[in-house]
Amino acid sequence: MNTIALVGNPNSGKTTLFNALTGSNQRVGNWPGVTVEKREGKFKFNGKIYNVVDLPGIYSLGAFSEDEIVARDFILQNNPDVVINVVDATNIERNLYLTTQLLEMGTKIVVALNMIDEAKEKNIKFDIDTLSKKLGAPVVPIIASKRKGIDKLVKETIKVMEKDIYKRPHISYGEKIDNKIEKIEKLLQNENLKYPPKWIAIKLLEGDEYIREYIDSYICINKDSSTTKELSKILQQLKENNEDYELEIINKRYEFIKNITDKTVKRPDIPAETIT
Ligand code: GDP
Ligand code: K
Ligand code: MG
Repeated sequence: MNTIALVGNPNSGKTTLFNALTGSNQRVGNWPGVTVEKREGKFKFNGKIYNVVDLPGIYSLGAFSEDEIVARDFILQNNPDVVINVVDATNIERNLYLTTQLLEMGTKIVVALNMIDEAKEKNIKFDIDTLSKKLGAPVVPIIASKRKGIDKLVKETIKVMEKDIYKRPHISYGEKIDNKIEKIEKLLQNENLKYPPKWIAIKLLEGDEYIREYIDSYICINKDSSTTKELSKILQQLKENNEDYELEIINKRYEFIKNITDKTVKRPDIPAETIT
């Protein structure tokens, strides 16, 4: 059975969408080993049954909280067929931060641009086609609480599941960081790892402790290979030079978002008298 995961910021409307999709066909439990709530359900479309998982609400896919680790491990290890990224249209810039990290994971995504009713009230306008092209994913405006746009969302999700015609955009972190990512990625390419090589490379440069520990133990177990020796050398250097690219990477993600929203999101002009 195909699995669809719902990912989004807290209060973006994930559970509302989950309920709209699954109705009473759902159960609530816990993720193994943690107290994070797990919601799973099913829906039928064109005679086929799909599994839906409502992941915890998160702002990022780092290792900051159990919620983030549950979400990212589910996406990277359980490999859902598609991730529906629920985005609050009234707060799109902030919400797209998570989207950039989903793009980094290389996973198939569909963006559910939710709360379109509230965005309309605030006179926020979107160029959906361009937004979709620039994100390399279908963007479907919805109002989850009124069940509007859900059919279209399901159709686009299944389309992407069956054949992903979108080209995911390349996010550049600047030449220096890009080169380092590429070097680590190449080293990891033929290793038997539980996360994608490029994603691991980004996380190592961000100083993600959880991934650092994972890689350190991988090196320890496979210490006789030339690859892990080389990797170990690179990691040692990062540590010794106190290299930390976390802020630079975060800034580049926001730059990537701004480049997109500048061209695709229009807010009403602020009346001159309110600017002091
Ligand atoms: P979650 O934290 O992402 O699971 O968000 P919820 O599904 O709990 O929704 C947060 C709040 O937003 C709830 O009060 C919902 O009723 C409301 N909500 C969800 N979708 C919409 C929408 O499209 N429009 C509006 N106006 N409210 C919504
Ligand atoms: K609301
Ligand atoms: Mg929820």
